[in-house]
Amino acid sequence: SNEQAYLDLCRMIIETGTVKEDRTGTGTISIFGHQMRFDLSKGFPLLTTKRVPFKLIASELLWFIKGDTNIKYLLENNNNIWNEWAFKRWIESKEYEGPDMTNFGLRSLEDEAFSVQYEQQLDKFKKLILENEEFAQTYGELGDVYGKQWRAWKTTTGEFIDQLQQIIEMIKTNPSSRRLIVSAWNPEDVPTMALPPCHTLFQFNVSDGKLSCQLYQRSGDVFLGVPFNIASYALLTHLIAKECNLEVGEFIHTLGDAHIYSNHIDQVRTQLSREPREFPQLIISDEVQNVFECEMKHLAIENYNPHPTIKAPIAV
Ligand code: UFP
Repeated sequence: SNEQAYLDLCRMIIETGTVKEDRTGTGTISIFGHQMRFDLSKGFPLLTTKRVPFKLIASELLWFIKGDTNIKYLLENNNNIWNEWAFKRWIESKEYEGPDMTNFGLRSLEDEAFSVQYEQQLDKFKKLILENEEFAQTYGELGDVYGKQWRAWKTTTGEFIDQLQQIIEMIKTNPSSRRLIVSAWNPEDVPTMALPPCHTLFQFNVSDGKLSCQLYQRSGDVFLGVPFNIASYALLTHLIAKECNLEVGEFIHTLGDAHIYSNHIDQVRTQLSREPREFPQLIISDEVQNVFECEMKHLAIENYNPHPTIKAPIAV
């Protein structure tokens, strides 16, 4: 299968990468500039050399597609992947009265007692988001994240551009266009953003009745982030192809800084020792007439038989 493209990237970073300090203080080995290709007609690229949680990827993508920027929707779908970003705002606010949570990401890895306190505060935070609408509106909101940039890009004149809707219209009416681009990178906003977009820009291309997508990702955590990112954009490509009555072509993943964190190296070696299996299939219910109406119940993955999960700490 073309899982090999991912495994080759891991091997190349370990063998040829340079040691690099990074923003999170964890340390990485990294290479700059790499491209992987996944033929979507040959199975859905959900890695099999470790279990990758499709439901988390799908609910995050549906959240982006809706233009939602509040973690409440994610929590309702048992999806915790954006919690830390919202939690950070809360602990830095005047309203927060618990123990000091400064630098919680690294501290909870190094200090057992702190880690317990952190989990308590995070649980309290999640509960407040789910049960208190006013709290959710204030502290669940992430602001300028993908949902905002894809669906409601703010112009200098105060209007909003729905990039995703426009691109889908263009794929239907002018499929040979070479301008089928959605950009998340806004130089005006970047200095004030908690996490400047990792998926900077993506482009669609229609040829031979097949829809392909290329993503430019400026920064990729190759062990934890990239397997999610591959599946997410593959799912987006499938959803748009279905709406536009096209077959799926390729997902082309172009990476800028492709890195493995120093505390993920053993996990990557374990993964590289495993034999890849057949990719699973994605099933999208025929009830889905347009991408904006898609819900979790419309999506399923079949014949997914991965090797077991490999745990690793996330750098925040
Ligand atoms: N990262 C990913 N994929 C994502 C995402 C984040 O790999 O979808 F949101 C990783 C890349 C990097 C970190 O390790 O998160 C972002 O840090 P920086 O902004 O310093 O590149």
